[in-house]
Amino acid sequence: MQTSRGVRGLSYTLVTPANHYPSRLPHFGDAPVVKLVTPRMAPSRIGEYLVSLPAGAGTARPVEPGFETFLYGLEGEATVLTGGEAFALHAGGFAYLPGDHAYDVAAGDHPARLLMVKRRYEPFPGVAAPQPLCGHRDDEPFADTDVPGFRRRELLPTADPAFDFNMSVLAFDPGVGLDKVEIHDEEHGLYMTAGGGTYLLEDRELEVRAGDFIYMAPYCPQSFVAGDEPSEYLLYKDVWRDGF
Ligand code: UGY
Ligand code: MN
Repeated sequence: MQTSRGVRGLSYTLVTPANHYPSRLPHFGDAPVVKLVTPRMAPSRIGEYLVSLPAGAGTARPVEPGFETFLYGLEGEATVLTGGEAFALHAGGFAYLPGDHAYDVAAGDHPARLLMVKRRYEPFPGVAAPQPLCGHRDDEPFADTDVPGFRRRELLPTADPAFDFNMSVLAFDPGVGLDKVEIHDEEHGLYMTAGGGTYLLEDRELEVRAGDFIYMAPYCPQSFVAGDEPSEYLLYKDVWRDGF
């Protein structure tokens, strides 16, 4: 019998690389797409996918009105074209694409692996939707938090209520963790980009490693402590809305 570290809890899933079973999506052609979470996994309101683009492969996403996309480069080199602008997606590069923007994404001379978040934009009366945005995780230094050895970098503007989600990189020195067990209304999609440690989800302590993905539903009790190496994760969190 096969075993794995993957778990499906009441309010979370842990999906490890050993659990991946790739699918496809029409706009990515034959590129393997691992659907880490979609709204089929109730109550998720996001799709988060791992897309492996073969070298030179290009693909076009038509406008899906109302759906916004966030792309993050994990490996290789890709280029995103939208509205006449080109964004480079090397490892650590990212692009935010609002719902009224079609885009093309193509790998360069080497295969590229991308993490993609898709969700329905939730407008707020009187607040205009965001414009496309791109950058790299190292464009700005990580900010210290109240916990020594725990730093974070916000990839999207957290103070702008036009954005209905944040993407943050959380970095922990060995042995450092979150300072509480959080229970909150917002949901998370978490991708471990480096290191590993122990994640508390509901009442279970689970070993996590680079390449793992965790979906946390609203009000999922959660905490983390890094293991014996520096650890990082990329975290989706819905913000500025209350889910009605
Ligand atoms: O911002 C957060 O909600 C974050 N501290 N949660 C987490 O890392 N699980
Ligand atoms: Mn949280």
